[in-house]
Parts: sequence; structure tokens; C-alpha cells
Amino acid sequence: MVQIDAGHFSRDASVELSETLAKPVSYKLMYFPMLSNGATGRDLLAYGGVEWSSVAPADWKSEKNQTPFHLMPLLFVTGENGKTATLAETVVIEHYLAKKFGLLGSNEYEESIIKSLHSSSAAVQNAFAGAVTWNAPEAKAGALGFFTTATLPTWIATHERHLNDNGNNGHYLGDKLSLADIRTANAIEHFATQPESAALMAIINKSVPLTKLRDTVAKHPKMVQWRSGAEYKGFYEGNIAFFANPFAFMT
Ligand SMILES: N[C@@H](CCC(=O)N[C@@H](CS)C(=O)NCC(=O)O)C(=O)O
Repeated sequence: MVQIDAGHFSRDASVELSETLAKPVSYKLMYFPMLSNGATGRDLLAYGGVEWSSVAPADWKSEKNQTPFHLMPLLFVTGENGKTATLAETVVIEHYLAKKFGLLGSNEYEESIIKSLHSSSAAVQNAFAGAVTWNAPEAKAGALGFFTTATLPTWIATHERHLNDNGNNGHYLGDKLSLADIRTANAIEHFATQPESAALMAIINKSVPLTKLRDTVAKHPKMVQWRSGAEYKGFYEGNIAFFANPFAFMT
């Protein structure tokens, strides 16, 4: 269990906490026991081969006020200097870890491409959440119809183009794994664990480039090691259980 005390960003230890982030020794990623917005961060930590653990809130209702935005994920980074810095917001956590583990390409232009692809895949997942997951039951069918005929096909077509531009080798850039590969693979895993997965995956599975990317990420030795473990499987099952009736968890 983690004692959270991050309702305010620290204002008086900026230099020390910068050193913490520059020379980390261990990490804790705090999120619900499911995939969703915690999945890419955990995959990155597994890829990095660093000392890390996944933690869940003991009593979220009472703890959320101690977080910067009353939301997770949070990343607690403990440095060589013994201090712990707290990172909030999924994108910030994922950019930080990707930079640490060399998953942002080999120059600033490649980094911008990777971050664009990363943002686009996070956005399509968030669009689904807003339009379908958290919509009123009676409006879900119509929203799913729009998502599967407009939002999702546009995401697929544009990402196929970028994957084909790279020779359809399972990566967006060169022959190396990047943050974008991992984020897109996680958007697909997210869709595969939704109650609407039959409709979503019937479309996604027709995409050879995206299927190749999903398989390439899943077959990376570090991912195989992490994702074949009981902890990851628990998060995968947790995703299915949560999204079967998301409103039940929010009462
Ligand atoms: N903008 C935030 C959104 C995070 C978010 O929506 N977190 C949800 C779970 S995916 C959460 O913590 N919900 C708890 C609550 O609303 O009490 C980010 O990108 O990290």
C-alpha cells in the first residue's frame, strides 16, 4: 500500500525532485486492478526491466483527494537521492517512461512522430470511452454505430497508412519498438476487452498492419514475460469485469 500525499505539487523541492526523476531507482504505478489507462505505463515498466510494482488504492474514495486531479494513474518515482516524485496524467507518465527506456526514436523529429501516433491512439480509446462506455444505456447502440462507421475506420485507415509507409513490419518507425507501438497495441487490447468487442474487433481484425503491430508488441520477449504472468492476467480479467458494467463500480 502507498501513502498518497500528492494533492499539491511540491513547490519547494524542484531541484531535488528533478534529480529524482533523472536518477530513478524504483517505480510504483498506481491504478485500478485493470488495464485501461494503466496498461501502457505497466508495459513500459516491464519493457524497461527496472524495479517496479503495481499498486492499487486501498480505499479510493478517501484517497482520491490526495491526488492532483482526483484521478489515476499516478507514477511514484524514487530516486538515488531517496526522494520520491509523483507524476500525474497518463500522457506525462508514458512520455517520461518512454524517454527513460529509449522508446522515442533517435532524434527530435522521430520523437514528434511517435508522440503524434501515441496521442492519436490514446484519443481513439478516449473517444470510445466518452461516446460509448460512459453513455446512457439507451444511447449506446447509436453511439457505437457512429464510432464503428466513422471514428474507428478513420483511425484505422490513417494508422494503416503510417504502418504501410514503414513497410508494414509491425512497427511505426524503423524496425524498433516505440512508445507508439505499445500505445496502439494497448488501444487494441482495450477494444478486445469491451462488451462491444465483437463489433469492434470484427473491424480491427480486418486490418493487416494493425494486427501485425499488435502481434509484434505481444511477441516482444519483455512483453511475453510480463503479459504471461498472473498479475497481467488479473488486470486483463479486471478490465473485462469492470467494463461489463462500469457504472456499478462508480456508485
Ligand atoms: N486525464 C487523466 C484521466 C484519468 C482518468 O480518467 N482516470 C480514471 C480511471 S481511467 C479515474 O481515476 N477515475 C476515478 C474517479 O473518477 O474517481 C489522465 O489522462 O490520466
